Amino acid sequence: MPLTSSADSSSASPVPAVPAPSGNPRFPTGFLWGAATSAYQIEGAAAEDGRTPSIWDGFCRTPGKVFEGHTGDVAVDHYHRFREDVRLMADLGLTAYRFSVSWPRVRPTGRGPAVQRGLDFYRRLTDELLAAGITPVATLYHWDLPQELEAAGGWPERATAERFAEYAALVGEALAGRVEQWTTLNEPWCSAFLGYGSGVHAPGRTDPVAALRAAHHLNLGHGLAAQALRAALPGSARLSVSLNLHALRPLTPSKADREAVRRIDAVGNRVFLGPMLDGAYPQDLLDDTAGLTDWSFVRPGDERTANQRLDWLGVNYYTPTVVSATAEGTEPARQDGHGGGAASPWPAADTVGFHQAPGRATAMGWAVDPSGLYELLAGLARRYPEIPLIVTENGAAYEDKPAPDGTVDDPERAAYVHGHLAAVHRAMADGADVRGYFLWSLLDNFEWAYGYEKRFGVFHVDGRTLARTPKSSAHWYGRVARTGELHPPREA
Ligand code: IFM
Repeated sequence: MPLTSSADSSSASPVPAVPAPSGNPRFPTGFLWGAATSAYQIEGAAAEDGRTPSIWDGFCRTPGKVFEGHTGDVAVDHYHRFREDVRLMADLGLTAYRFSVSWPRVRPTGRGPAVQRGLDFYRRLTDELLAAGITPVATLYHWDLPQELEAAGGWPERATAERFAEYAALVGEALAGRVEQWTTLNEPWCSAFLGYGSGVHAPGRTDPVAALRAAHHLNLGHGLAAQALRAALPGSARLSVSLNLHALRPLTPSKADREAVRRIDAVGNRVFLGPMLDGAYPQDLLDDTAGLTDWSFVRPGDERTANQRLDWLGVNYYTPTVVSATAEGTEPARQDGHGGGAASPWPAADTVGFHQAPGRATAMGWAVDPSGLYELLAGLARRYPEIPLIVTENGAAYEDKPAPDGTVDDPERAAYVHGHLAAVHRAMADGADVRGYFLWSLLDNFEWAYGYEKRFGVFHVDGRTLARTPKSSAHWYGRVARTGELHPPREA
């Protein structure tokens, strides 16, 4: 059953969300108010302290792959400015920060011993966060596979999952006592299907079988890494994974369009939820893709390994996905909300059409529709009532321009976040156990194939000086974080 189909919800949240005396929705005490980033998108310092190239360093240098050949070489120089960035968060009143650890910085070739200088950066960062009263949430993998592991076959190969578990152990040991909240992978759908299917992300391969193999080895890597983290960390550590689940809508209520929803739900959502949370790939996914592969790369016990106990599940959401039974008149590879590529990211779904969802669009062309987030959270709460949820990414790109006086007014972003927080609150009132919200993103940063052309930050970053300026959305979000009350943006 697709996550977004409706059904009654009866399980009560242990932390009820209620209205404040003002009538604004109020979030429970202890709800995590955060912002999220990732290593390659913000750190820069690409060749410092022993870091070696990741697949993104190479991809950025491949002509035509990234907007105007932008790279993460300098990014927004967070590697050197992290103290200032932590201060920005503390001043806003954020209580949590989700960052990713750069694999090629701490274990440069993907194998062998850890590089202490690389790990020291994350020790300094987390010390700074803890001193500021901000809970660090570490993600182990946000798409920056060491180039040498790609040269050895990358995620389509089992060995990459094994190297990932070794890396997880090294990072876990180094940050034990500092970091309690962990995410193994960020958006493995993008790693597998944009990286190896449509090729719009690094490493840029366009092979549907490689994409399915990558998905499996990401599932396996998640499970092995979770085991390695449990072994390295105290029992109080909390483990999770962040999935960009697709909130699916049929173009029409027809049976054929609903069948398209089922097919995309299988290869977009349940390809990860199945092994990670249910301990098995869904049979319909195996049937749908039988013409491509017999899945013999899945060894006995792999699905059980992927199915590790999670303390919470991270949900990343931006926009819904509208599908139809026929691709006629649509461009399947282009209409999936993830940019143009010659190949489709969706294996065994060539007949499925992808359509622009109704409503205003952000600078990414993504329709603004918070109901998709509500449906995902409510659907997950029904299906996995025992697992708390955290929104680990949600936010919007807009064409923010500083005014002559230097201020940056971005009312659309605050409206976007307000609408989505209202959806989170409604899901909680209906029984979903949601423990936190991480806005994407703290800073304008390297938006992958779009380079620095798209701005997601609540802090504007000047491309030349790298100076940070809070946008009006930052002031508003800070007030929400400090009070726990969802003030309408115009009151900020
Ligand atoms: O910038 C990305 C992030 O790295 C992963 N999730 C989606 C964001 C916006 O595209």
